[in-house]
Amino acid sequence: MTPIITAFERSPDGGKGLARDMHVRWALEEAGQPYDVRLLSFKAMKEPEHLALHPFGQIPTYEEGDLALFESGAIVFHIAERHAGLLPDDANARARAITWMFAALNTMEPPIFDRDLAKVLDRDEPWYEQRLSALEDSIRKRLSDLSSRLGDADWLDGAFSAGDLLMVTVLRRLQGSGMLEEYPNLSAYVARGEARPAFKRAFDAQLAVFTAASTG
Ligand code: GTB
Repeated sequence: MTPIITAFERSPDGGKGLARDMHVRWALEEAGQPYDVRLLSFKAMKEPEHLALHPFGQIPTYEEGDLALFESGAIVFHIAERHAGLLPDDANARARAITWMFAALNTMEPPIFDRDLAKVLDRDEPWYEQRLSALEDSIRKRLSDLSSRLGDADWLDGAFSAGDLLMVTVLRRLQGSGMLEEYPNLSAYVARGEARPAFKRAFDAQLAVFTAASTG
């Protein structure tokens, strides 16, 4: 059964692939699984039909037969568990890859997310520069630790995994900030992720939605 995911009808990121349907699209492409997409307006996301799928009225969701999931990390994990290519077979290596999935979402992403939020919501506050600087210090500490761990390896723990997929999607949010470039091995790591054919297919698919919405 072909899964159906939801995505923004018109993503506020301008087609940069930063909205979280990108995580799911990329995972499905890595797994070689076809999928359909249902596009939603901000209004439709808050209507009962969508709230039945997603309690917080957000994207992405994932429907496959009578299974309905929300939370991009859980969806990527579901795809990775059911298809080859995103989690190693060895039990310990698999547990470590899953650890990196959590590290991406629970350790790396929070200060990156908070910085994005502050840039939108707090820009006019008198304490904005101080807050931004504190958040950027937190981000640099995380990047520095991650950079040391990655060293000159291609991926975080052996072969490419769902842990790398989520880490690369999280780090991409820093593109344009200048911070990623301070850690050349992390910049190269993100570029390696973006060079994967599955990433490119996922990126092009979300960009096509944005382009159609802009020209239609
Ligand atoms: N924890 C959830 C998950 O991982 O699935 C978070 C889901 C989430 O934040 N969804 C966002 C959403 O639906 C879209 S992805 N927002 C609408 C709402 O809450 O009403 C987050 C996102 C949005 C926009 C950009 N951007 O423009 O750069 C980047 C990321």
